[in-house]
Amino acid sequence: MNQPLTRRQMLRTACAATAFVGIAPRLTRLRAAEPAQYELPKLPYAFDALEPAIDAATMQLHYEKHHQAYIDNLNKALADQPDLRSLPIAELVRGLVPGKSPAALVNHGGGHLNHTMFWESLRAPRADNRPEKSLSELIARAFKTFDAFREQFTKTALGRFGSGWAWLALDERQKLIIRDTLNQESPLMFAQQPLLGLDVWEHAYYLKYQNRRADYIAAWWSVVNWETVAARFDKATSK
Ligand code: MN3
Repeated sequence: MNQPLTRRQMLRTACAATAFVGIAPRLTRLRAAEPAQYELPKLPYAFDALEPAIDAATMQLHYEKHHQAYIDNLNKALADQPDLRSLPIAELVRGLVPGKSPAALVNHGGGHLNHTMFWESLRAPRADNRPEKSLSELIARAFKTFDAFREQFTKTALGRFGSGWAWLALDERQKLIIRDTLNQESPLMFAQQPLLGLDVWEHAYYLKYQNRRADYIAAWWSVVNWETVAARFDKATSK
């Protein structure tokens, strides 16, 4: 229980607060005193912004319920580890090894990061949606043509049995690769850098597409935010 502050303590607190007024470290100090928690990031567009490719009802459920649940469960799994809760989510996930690290961290830490990246890599639909020239050329060089890349990625996403993700990623030698991951595993857990991920869990498409994963994937290509992907590529390769 909180004891009432003595006059001396009140003065000391007031003086300390005054001393920090107007200087940048003040906010940092105040925040550092609170226990860190992972939080749902703000969605960069409205729920209906991706229509008709991804419907508003799916977006709202996916973001408010599914993503939030990963975050809540992650915070719960880290209840006694405030030092880990203050890590950027990508750093936490990078340190996990599926099969060796606690399953709750792989599932919910991966779930939080994968969904955060997913929202960021979507935008309103565009016809003939392709990356800008430089990324387009890099992808074409790696997979013969951009259309061949799209075909191979689609095949990987369709072939992911059960729940998981399809990815465009950079391997350890910074070569562009396509791969899938199981459940909420991230390429980061395999020392690879994710650039673009497609959620192929049924919760991502079932309301609108039912069992037609192929139709969902075909529509998803129209809402890929290639600028986000290019920025991730630049960041990963400029280190
Ligand atoms: Mn999902």
